[in-house]
Amino acid sequence: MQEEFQLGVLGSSKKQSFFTDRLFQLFDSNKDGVIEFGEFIRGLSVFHPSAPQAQKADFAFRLYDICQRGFMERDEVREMVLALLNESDLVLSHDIIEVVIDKTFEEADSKGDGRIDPEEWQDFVGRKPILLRNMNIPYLKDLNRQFPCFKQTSGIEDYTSSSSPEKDNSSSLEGQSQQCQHQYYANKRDNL
Ligand SMILES: [Ca+2]
Ligand SMILES: [Ca+2]
Repeated sequence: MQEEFQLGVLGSSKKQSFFTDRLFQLFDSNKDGVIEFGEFIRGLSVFHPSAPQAQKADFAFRLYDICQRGFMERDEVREMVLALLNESDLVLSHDIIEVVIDKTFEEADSKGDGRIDPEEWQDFVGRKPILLRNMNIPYLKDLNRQFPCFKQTSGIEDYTSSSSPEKDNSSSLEGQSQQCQHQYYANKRDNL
């Protein structure tokens, strides 16, 4: 199942298998080593383009918090930087990567304790939303239309517009997604 998951979500990219493992762990909320349909849908809903940014940031934090201690230290930030570089096929020297990590701590570690905690992280990605760009799967918007069951079980039906797919509704999307935020959390509570 883990292998299938990797193929499905990340297109079988070997170099990212480390984070695929982490993704798998995060999706598998009851920790039984299997991703049930409900877990899959709940996990995937975070990657919906209209899911709240704070929720994406929270998920990304848990993804990069490799040691799962509730904060990120230098080694974890290094893994994150390497993963983001990998994704953009950028190759940087060891020295430059260390500079990038220094810079990340300079900007993110506002309390200056050498750790990035969830509060600092939310603030940091609020200023650098590009860090969450891999938290969007635009295809999910189509998925809602193609698979009505996805719509019903995911609790994110309000994210998609009821108007025709061809129509550009980007202008109304922002206000709509704010409304949905409350709806989402309401649904989430019901599901728990
Ligand atoms: Ca499970
Ligand atoms: Ca800190």
